[in-house]
Amino acid sequence: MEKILIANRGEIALRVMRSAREMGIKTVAVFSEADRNALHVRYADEAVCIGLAPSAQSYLLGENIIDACLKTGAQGIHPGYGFLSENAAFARLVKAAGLILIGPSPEAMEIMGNKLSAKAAALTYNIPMVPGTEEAVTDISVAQNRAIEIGFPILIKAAAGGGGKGMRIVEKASDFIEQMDLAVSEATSAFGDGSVFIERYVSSPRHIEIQVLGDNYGNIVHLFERDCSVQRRHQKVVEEAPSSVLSEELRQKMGESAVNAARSCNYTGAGTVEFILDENLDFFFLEMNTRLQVEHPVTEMITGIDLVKEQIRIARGEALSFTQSDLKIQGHAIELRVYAEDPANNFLPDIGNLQTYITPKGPGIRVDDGFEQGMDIPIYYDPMIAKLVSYGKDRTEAIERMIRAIDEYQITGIQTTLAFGKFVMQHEAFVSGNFDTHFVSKYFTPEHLLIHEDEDEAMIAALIAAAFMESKNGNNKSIDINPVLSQWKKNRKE
Ligand code: MV4
Repeated sequence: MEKILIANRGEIALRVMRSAREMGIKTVAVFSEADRNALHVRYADEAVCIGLAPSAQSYLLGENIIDACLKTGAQGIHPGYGFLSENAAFARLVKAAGLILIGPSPEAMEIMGNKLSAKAAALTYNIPMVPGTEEAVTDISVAQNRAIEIGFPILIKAAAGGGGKGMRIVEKASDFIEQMDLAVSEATSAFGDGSVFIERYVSSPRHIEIQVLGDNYGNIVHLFERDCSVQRRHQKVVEEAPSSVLSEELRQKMGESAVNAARSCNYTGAGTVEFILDENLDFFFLEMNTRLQVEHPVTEMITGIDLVKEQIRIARGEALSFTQSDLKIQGHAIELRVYAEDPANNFLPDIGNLQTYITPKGPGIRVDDGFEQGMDIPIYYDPMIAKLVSYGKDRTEAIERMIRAIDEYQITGIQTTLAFGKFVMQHEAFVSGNFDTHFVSKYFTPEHLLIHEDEDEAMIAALIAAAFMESKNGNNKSIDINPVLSQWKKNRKE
């Protein structure tokens, strides 16, 4: 492959192009009318307009993307995440056009694209599963008996769902039939497939996912875990690697299960196996994501492996150049997703112009973004502006660097989730590692952000007062702000 087309936009398109460029591979960008001036278009060696601003009329048009490949002579397509990245029909079209999709086979996408077939595949390797039904529920009263057997609360899931879509918690047996009817009609209208199944509801889980890589010769390795427990309504906010709760033994067990899940569908390329971990540190397979994930950088930071380069090498037919025992965790990495959303206003998307946009720099900081100062955030796509990634020798240093980087980041013109990220980094539950998927709903209210604004004002007032007192005392040398600063820091922690 000497030239590849990146069938995506924004930060991930740029991210992929950077690795391609390092490998001496030419890049082709595709763009919608709304992205004519976007950075990924400027960065690429060539760019092709594939349609109108709405995704359904551009980034989701597989045929236009294949046409752009044929026109520019690109031999491979990197789909990034979202859009067509997990679309088995698109993967087949790409193959039929004589092109290479940088990703798994259509068959693997299909198996893992349905939660029930994913579980059936994974079961062949004895991977731990949450107790539930192994097949789609056809007889509601049979399912109700199974639910009573499992014990309430139970969770109804849509087989075609994913990322939390189409899930319903049922608290007690008397609600079961009503909730089941709702779940089936919801799944039918949302996914065109009314198949649902039930599982015991694990009420306070950690969300742990394992990165895997598989080549075309049956070699599959895992690149350890990412802890994605801090999320808001199934939108991840903070991800980190490694998890602060896994022992070396558990890490190895989960890694082995993830490799087996990948093996169960002859997985090739980069993929992610999702698990939940309960209070007893028992883990259960949930699903497999057959794409490069948003949060892949934290894995890159702790392993030193460039996942995009590995994806390209695998797609070129190369064997993995390392084995499991070559892989080691070094240090700790945290990713904060910076969204154009207003955390003080129920995280409402806040699109507009990036009047000021200055990114943090320095030791242990990586910013994956797709914007520059002065640009507009388009309304048509995901409101994520950037991924702010910190790396340190340990978790404490990664947190300290993240806080420093949040403070350095300057964005005006739109509201962002930066201050919310700082709230997370400074929260006792996050710092101690004692949190679950309910972190945000349990601890966050918008008042937490307002208090900090007040504290900033209070600090400035205190500094002015200190300077005034010093000058009144006839001291016109430099002022020692440390007593004021440490008192302020202490207040802030309380
Ligand atoms: C679960 C669960 C608890 N018990 N399944 C969420 C995303 C999708 N991949 C599956 N998810 C979950 N499945 C059982 N049997 C908890 C989650 C879950 C979650 C649920 C509610 C609120 C936030 C959540 C965050 C992560 C995972």
